[in-house]
Amino acid sequence: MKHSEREQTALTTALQPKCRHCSSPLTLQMIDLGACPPSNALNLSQDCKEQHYPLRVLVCTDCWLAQTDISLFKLDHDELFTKDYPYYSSTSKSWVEHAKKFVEMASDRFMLDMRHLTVEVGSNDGYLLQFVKTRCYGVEPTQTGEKAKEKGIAVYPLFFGSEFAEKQAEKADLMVCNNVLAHVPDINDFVKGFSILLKDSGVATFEFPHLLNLVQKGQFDTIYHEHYSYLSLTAVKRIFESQGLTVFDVEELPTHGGSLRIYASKGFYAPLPSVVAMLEKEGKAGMWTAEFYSDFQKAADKIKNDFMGFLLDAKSMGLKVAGFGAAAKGNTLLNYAGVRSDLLPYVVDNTIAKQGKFLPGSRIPVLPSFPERPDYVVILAWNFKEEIIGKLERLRREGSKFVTVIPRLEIC
Ligand code: JHZ
Repeated sequence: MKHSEREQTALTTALQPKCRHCSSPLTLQMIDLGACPPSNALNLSQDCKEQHYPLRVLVCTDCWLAQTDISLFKLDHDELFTKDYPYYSSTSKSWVEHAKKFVEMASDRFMLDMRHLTVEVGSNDGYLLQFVKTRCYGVEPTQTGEKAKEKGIAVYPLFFGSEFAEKQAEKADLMVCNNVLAHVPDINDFVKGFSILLKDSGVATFEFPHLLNLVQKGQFDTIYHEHYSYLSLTAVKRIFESQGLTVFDVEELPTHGGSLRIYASKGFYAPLPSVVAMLEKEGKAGMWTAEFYSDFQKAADKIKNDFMGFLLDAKSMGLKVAGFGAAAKGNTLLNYAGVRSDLLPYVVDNTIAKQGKFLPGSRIPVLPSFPERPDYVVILAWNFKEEIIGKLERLRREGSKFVTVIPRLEIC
C-alpha cells in the first residue's frame, strides 16, 4: 500500500519517540547498544528462556534530557523492579559509609531532630534510614525493603509518585532520593510527588550519576533499561521547575563514576552560586549541542573492542580470567561485547540474592567465592574498585592482577 506524502509525514510523526519530560520529538541518537535482557533479571538456570529488548539512548534537543527509547519495547516498571530485584545497597561498605556521612551532614545543615520527618524514596534495604535520627519512613517497591523492616524501619512497599504523596497526612522536612530519579518512567509525576509531600520549608535531595561524566568517561555500561534517564543539572532543573521545585544547591560527588547531589525546595531557599556554576560547566562542556554526544558510540566501541582483545589474548595464552561484581552495568558491557562463559567462566559477588544464578544474556554463573586463583580479575563494578581490590588483597599478594575497562582498559 502506497501512502501520500501527507500520510507518510503523519505516520512518521506518530512513530517518532517523544521526550518523557517535554514531549518534543526525539531526533538525536546518543548510542545504540543492540538488544539485551533487563540487567537485573538474573536467571535461575543456564538454559531458561529470556526476552531481549532494544537498548538505545536518545537526547531531547529541547530540554536535553537523555533517555532510553521506550518506544522500542514494552517493558512495564514492575517488570524491571520485580519482587526478586537483587540489588542490595548495603553490600558495599563504602556506600553505607557515604549514606551515614550524608545523614550527619543533612541533620546539621537543616537542624533536624525528632520533631521532623524524613522520607526516603527508593530506600532499598535501609542502608541510609538506619542512621536517621528524625522520625522516618521509606518507600520501596522491591523486596529489598524487607531487610529495612528487619532494622525496624517503616517501609511502604510501593512505587512513589503524586498519587502516593497525595495520600500522606504529614508533610516531610527532608526527602532523600539516591540513584532513583533515573529509574522512573514518568519523571514529571515522580517529581510532582516531591512537590506535594514536601513541607514549604522542607528540603529534597537527589543523587544521580552525572551525564557529563557518563559521556566524557565512556561509561556506556551504566546504560540499561532500568535507567530511563541520564541526567544533567540542566535537564533536572527544568523538570523540577515545571513541578514547582527550585534547585538551590548542587555538589559533585565521586560516587558511581561521578555524581551530582542536588538540593531542592519549594522556593524556601535562595539558589546558591553552585547552581549557576554547574550550569555553566555543563554549557561550556557543550552539553547543549549535538556534537557533545556524537562520538559516544565510537568511544563505547573502542572500549568494547579493547576488552574483547584482552579476553581473547588471555584465552589464547591459557590464562584464567574471572569477574567480580555482578553489577547491572557489568551486564550491559558483557552483552554489548557478546562475552559468554568461554571467555569469562564466572563472576563472584557477595550478594546472596545473586549467587547461584546466571547473568542475563551472557548466562555466566555468579559464584559466592573464587573456586581457584584467577590470573586476572575483571572488576565489573569499577565504581567500587578500591573497596573490591582491598577485599581481594590475598589474591593480589598471590599474583592475581585486576582489570577495569571503563574509561579505558587498565591492568594493575
Ligand atoms: P553497582 C547500581 O548499579 C544500582 P549497578 C542502581 N541501578 C543504580 O542506579 C546505580 O548503581 C547507580 C557487588 N559487590 O552498585 C554488589 C560485592 O559483591 O556497581 C553488586 O552486585 N562486593 C540502583 O548494579 C555489585 O558488586 C563488594 O565488596 O551497576 C555492585 O553493583 C562490593 C563493593 C560490591 O552497580
